[in-house]
Amino acid sequence: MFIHSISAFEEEFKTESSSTLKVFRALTDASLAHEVAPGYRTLGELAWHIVTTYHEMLSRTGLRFDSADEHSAQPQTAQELVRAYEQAAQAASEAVRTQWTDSSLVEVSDMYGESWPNGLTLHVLINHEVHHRAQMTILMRQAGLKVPGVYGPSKEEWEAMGQ
Ligand code: NI
Repeated sequence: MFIHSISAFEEEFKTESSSTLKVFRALTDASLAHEVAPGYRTLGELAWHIVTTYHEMLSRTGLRFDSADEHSAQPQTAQELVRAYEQAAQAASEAVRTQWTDSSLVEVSDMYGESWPNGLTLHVLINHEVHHRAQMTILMRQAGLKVPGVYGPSKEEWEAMGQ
């Protein structure tokens, strides 16, 4: 898959980013320490990994914007994670919109030792977020949190609709 236009990116990004924000908003401070398995990432670490990947990945393409990166300290509250996500997603999408045109998407950048067209990098950025967001919803269930629906209603949302 490959993103061919800035407008296609913006449309997909808007949808995925608002789903991620719903998931982040359902986090509680106590849940952040819940681990995948002993010694593996915690829920808070997964959320922070999603936030910091914007800068870590997109700065390799030459896009310039300010947001937390992989060297930034992880916030300890759910509210700060929500704010950091909103800030990173907003700064990154604004950088794409203002620093690139459609023709930038076929330009190639060095990504982790491989050559990726920038339109592929945007696709990978979104898929990476979807992947880790799905991991988060499992941990949130295990931590006893209510989980919002992403591509369809969650169990609670089905029940609320009388199903
Ligand atoms: Ni990752």
